[in-house]
Amino acid sequence: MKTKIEWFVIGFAASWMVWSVVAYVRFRPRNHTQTWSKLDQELAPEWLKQAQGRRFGAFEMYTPANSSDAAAMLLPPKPNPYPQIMITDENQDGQADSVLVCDSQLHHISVQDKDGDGIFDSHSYSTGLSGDSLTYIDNDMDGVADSRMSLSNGVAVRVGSVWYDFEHEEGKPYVVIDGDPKPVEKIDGVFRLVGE
Ligand SMILES: [Ca+2]
Ligand SMILES: [Ca+2]
Repeated sequence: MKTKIEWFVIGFAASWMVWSVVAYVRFRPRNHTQTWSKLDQELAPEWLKQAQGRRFGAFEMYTPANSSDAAAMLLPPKPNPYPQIMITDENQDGQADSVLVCDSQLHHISVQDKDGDGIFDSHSYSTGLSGDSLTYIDNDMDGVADSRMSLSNGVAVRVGSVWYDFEHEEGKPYVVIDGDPKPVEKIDGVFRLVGE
């Protein structure tokens, strides 16, 4: 005949085993992009194809199966899973490198901490992902975008209040201002006209 304490221990152990199985099935690493649109699948980072998913308050949260990778994705539940928040850890050292927030039109804003000191080094915002969309990047965090990118026109640099698209000669960028070619170089992460 078992005592009450023995029955309690048996019940506790059985509950723990059931909970462990349920948690494993629910949170096991798997491909969370299978039901996504083709475009979303193409844009999804590779780690999402083998990731853990769980509820995080009102959000769904996905994290890499590799726990030393600080990447994460948070999104509200369907039918309107936007805005989405994406944290990246490109070198998988457990230190987040950037945080990006994206809406349903694929407008997005992003901040980067490239050297991992906990201080943002640059930020950007983008008008979408189509050919004529523009991404403005502030590479020195002075509050003013200093380069601009688009799929159709490539990189542009701001001189004063005017944007000039890059041309290239022998791989080196230059811009044409008032008919004159002006070479461009990157100094401390910011594109500038050479000599200015
Ligand atoms: Ca930094
Ligand atoms: Ca700037």
